[in-house]
Amino acid sequence: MWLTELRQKIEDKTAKLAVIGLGYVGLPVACEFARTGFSVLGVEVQAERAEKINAGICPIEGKEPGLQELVFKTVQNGRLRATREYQDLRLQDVILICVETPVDENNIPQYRALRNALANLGKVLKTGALVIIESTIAPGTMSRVALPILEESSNLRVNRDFFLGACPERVMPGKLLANLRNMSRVVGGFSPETAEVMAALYRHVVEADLDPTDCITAELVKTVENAYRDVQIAFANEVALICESAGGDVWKVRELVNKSPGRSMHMPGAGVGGHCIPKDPWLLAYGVEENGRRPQIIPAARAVNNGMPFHMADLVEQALLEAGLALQDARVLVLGYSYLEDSDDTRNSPSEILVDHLRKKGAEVLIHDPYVPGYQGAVLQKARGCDVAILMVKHQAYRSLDLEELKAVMRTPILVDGRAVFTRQQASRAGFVFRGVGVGKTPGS
Ligand code: SAJ
Repeated sequence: MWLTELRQKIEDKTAKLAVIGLGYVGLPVACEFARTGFSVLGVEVQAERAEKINAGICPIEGKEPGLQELVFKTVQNGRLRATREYQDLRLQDVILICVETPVDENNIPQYRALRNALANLGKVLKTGALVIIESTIAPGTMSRVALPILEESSNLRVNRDFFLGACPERVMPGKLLANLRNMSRVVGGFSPETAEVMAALYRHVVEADLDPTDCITAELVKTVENAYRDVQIAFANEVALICESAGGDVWKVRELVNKSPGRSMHMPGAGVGGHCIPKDPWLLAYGVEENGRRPQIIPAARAVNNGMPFHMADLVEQALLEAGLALQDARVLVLGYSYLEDSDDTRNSPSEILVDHLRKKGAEVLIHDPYVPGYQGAVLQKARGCDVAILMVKHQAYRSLDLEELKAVMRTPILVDGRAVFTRQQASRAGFVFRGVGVGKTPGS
């Protein structure tokens, strides 16, 4: 009965929505439902962020096309409001939970934010309400963590008094609104009827497929899709290391391998950063380890990818040695501090690891990044007097670098390329000592 009533309110957009956590996942989804006509209440623990949103200001850094306008419009027309009080949730019919689910230094999921959200929500949960977790969680979390906390704190029973599901986010910084509208979503419910009602809800904002299923499938799909990418990147990185030893060029090898049907080798590089790929494989591994199965490839892939910034440091030392210099006497310039090209997002950036490691080994390290405040400015100005230029991110600004001009301002012309911005031939022609990830030194080169 409750679910039928709720479905009707979802169809005619009279259902009262709430989103717990107005970050890069929660804010766009809150705005999108508000844009389509729902009344949306956002719960945000950070006072400053809540105040900014209620003033119609988007608190998310970086370029997010359309988001600032949407925050302003939906707050102004009264459809979106932020609060810090869980009490305000007691009348809400649908509550989305979009809080952070990081892993700690031992790669164990940290669910403090999730547990707090669930426990506080449970205390005020309205009978007949639907709770949907969008955060990325280890397989098994819905049944082992979310369900018991909600039932205990609300004294309600799932599928009788309230409904519960998981709809993992598929956001990507820089494309938050576009991805939300255009990417398919898995809607996992604690009952098939719940999954169908979830699909009816997301159909208001998602233009791509909505795939109803159960919770464990939803948890597995999200963590597997990102573990897949991490393993694929690790394979590319391992082939790059092999090519360096064998005297091959991984980019040529990759081009020809990918001509073979059913092959799609990813890109080797200076490391794997961001908010998803370094974390989600551990959520997957943790979820299945609890059932006694210890994955082998997933941790090994993480180790390969985590090793790439250190490999970059090895390439720097090799190139300095060739030029008769030691790291302790060198001034090096790290080009690119964000984790992704043409982004200002520095979360889990491989450059952070490299900078810390080079400084510990005694090098003087300068940083440039056209998008990251504090590291912006003219590249050639920053490169003046440096011995090594290290390409860590393939920002557009670096692709158009004139190597002759760069050489002219450097003290020693050494170029170490972690993202195949330049070829060995281009660097050598400009007079650089060159090292590139995956670009072996052919005899005599
Ligand atoms: N990277 C490589 N080689 C590759 C691809 C990426 O070294 O072949 C590195 C990047 O430089 C970066 C890191 O991996 O440091 C992550 O890059 P990413 O392109 O995967 O970007 P993310 O972290 O924003 O990943 C998100 C994920 N989307 C969601 O979780 C919804 C991921 O699943 C997507 O595949 C990716 O966006 C995308 O390309 O859309």
